Amino acid sequence: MLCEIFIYTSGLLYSPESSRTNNRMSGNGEASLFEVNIRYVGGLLSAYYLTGEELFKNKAVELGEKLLPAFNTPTGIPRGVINLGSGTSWSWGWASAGSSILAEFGTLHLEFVHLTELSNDPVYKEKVMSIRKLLNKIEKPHGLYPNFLSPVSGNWVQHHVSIGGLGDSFYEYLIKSYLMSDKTDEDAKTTYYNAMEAIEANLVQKSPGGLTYMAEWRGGILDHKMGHLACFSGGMIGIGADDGAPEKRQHYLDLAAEITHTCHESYARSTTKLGPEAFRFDSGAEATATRLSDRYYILRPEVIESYMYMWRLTHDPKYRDWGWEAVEALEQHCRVESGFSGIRDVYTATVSHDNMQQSFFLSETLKYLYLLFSDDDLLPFEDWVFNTEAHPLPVIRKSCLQDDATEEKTVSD
Ligand code: DMJ
Repeated sequence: MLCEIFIYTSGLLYSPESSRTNNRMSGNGEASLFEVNIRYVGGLLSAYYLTGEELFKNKAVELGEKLLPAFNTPTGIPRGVINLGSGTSWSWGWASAGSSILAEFGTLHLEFVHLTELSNDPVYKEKVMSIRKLLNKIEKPHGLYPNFLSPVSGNWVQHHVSIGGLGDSFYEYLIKSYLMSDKTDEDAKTTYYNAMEAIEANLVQKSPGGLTYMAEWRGGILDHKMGHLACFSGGMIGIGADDGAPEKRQHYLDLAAEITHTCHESYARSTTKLGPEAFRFDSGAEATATRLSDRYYILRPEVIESYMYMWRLTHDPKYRDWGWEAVEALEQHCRVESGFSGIRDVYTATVSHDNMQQSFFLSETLKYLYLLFSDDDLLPFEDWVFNTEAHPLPVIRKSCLQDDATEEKTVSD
């Protein structure tokens, strides 16, 4: 796919050197490395691959270059926040002891590999490979990846493990790195399946009512809570089912279906038929929020994302039915005069809007709904992977992969 796209575009050779000395982006904005990468770098890369417009490629690489100073730490693990003008970076104030967040430094791989492919500059891929190398090397408690890591010492800072917020897209990018590499990135594949085994052994639970869920793990103690964010994992486990041990294929498909079912239950059990930010499985609760502070819905995509993946993988019509229920609930409760708004309490029929349309509503929630009701040959999974903000990136064919990223591909490729 990637080589074909090079044929489509003009073949202009991008020079990393000229880009580095010719900085056209300026400004002193302070930004999240993770958010800039998944939203803007990912968006620009997609825009380039979908249109062939050189402008998008050049801007993606220019912006990627602005992010590089965040990696200047003793371990190469980037810090979470960067001043795009000065290149100064620091850790989030709320992150324990100056640590970096697993879901942030672990969600750069797809975009950075494409930046190297497009710029012929190995630096981007080197940065993400050194993150992977460190993660491979350090000891993991019970094979699990805690959410906080010191970019100075390279040690875990505390043992909180979650497939939801703070951890989520790290796991997603492992299996997607493998798929995006045309199934050549064996290291990503092994790491993904090992992580999945540890998650299954320690986090996956069944409620008294028979719902499968992913608990959170705090130094060996389970918190029987599942965040809305963790509901992306149904789709992830589904797309990873084919490439693990053959005897586990059906097991992973079943697990993906069970998790997606549980996430649907979190919607079905609310008054608005939209799901809360987090739901629990303790004190008699089954897939419902028990705390006032968890009852909001901010137009998040993860549940619908899993419906879309499970529909493509199984063609079971229930996933389209569930997606349509969500469309109707969004129309009824979230549509406002100028767009769509989050709501403060999914269990109250007379909704209170939060007056905010998050950008992921357009880039993810509506896109996944569109894909759920489209034919499978629209952005087919064999040719595309979606970054964690749902920006499609092409699979890099084996024949096109550049290890040292020194040559521009030509028509004859
Ligand atoms: C998105 O920004 C991304 O999917 C991210 O990985 C976590 N979830 C939000 C939307 O809920």
